Amino acid sequence: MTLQSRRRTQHPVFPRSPGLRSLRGIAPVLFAASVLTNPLAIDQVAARQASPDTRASSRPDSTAEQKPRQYTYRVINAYPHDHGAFTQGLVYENGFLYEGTGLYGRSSLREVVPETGEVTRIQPLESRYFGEGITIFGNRIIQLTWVARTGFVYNRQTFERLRSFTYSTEGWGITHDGRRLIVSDGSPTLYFRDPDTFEELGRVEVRDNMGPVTRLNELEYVEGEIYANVWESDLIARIAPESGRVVGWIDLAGLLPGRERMGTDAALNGIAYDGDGKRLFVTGKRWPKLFEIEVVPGVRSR
Ligand SMILES: [Ca+2]
Repeated sequence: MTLQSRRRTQHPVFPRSPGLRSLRGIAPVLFAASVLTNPLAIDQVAARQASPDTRASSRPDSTAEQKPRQYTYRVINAYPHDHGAFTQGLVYENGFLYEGTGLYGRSSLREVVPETGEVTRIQPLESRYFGEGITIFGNRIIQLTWVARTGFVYNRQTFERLRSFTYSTEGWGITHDGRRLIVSDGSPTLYFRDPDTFEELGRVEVRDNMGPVTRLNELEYVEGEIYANVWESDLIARIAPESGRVVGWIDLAGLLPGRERMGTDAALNGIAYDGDGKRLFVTGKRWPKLFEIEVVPGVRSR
């Protein structure tokens, strides 16, 4: 969670407050200032200042600048969730949710009954590790840690820790596409890694029509797309894996009202997909609820 990434507090696609909306008027000034300090930003400025129609007609082959589709949500079910769980990773498998939690001294790997929130198995991490994303690959659960550059592999049934491995970035989110692990580190880059050796197989930069999308956090591979929570927002990016292009934004604003959020860090962070039942679950850090939602096209009225 670098200082640079912390500076971006709200994606411009979905400004949430009147105050943020009012900033739109000074955006050209900010972009101009960024050009003075970053010559590489010139292309981005040109893209942001051009109208969508102009971009479409002048650069018909450019998919990177097409505006992502906008989605909102419908709540199917709401279930209890341990509000002590600082959720950093969420996976659905065979009737259970598997959850990785964070914070030093409170990090864990959990098996949870979705409908009740009951924790049926828990494996604490040593207090020097800040747990991050998890994924299930075959019979193994893989868990990242934040800055220790160390990950762990567990037996899915027993939670026995089988081995550890190292990597060169921060660890944020992790999922897989059946062949490769897909890992985030809070930057706009997603890393593809070998599920056995954890060697990097490739990487892709995630961009929407406004440029690189930073703070990519918890991940879930859903029907050929990568879903990514954007840290400290209510947004999930729908990402085309091979190009990194954001093809859609899911706005989950209002899903858990502010009065039910326990602390300023109680961010949306947890996406799990039941591929057989076509169910999508989301929750957040210290959220008292877990939601099954349906993603629907459109913009939520405010
Ligand atoms: Ca996930």
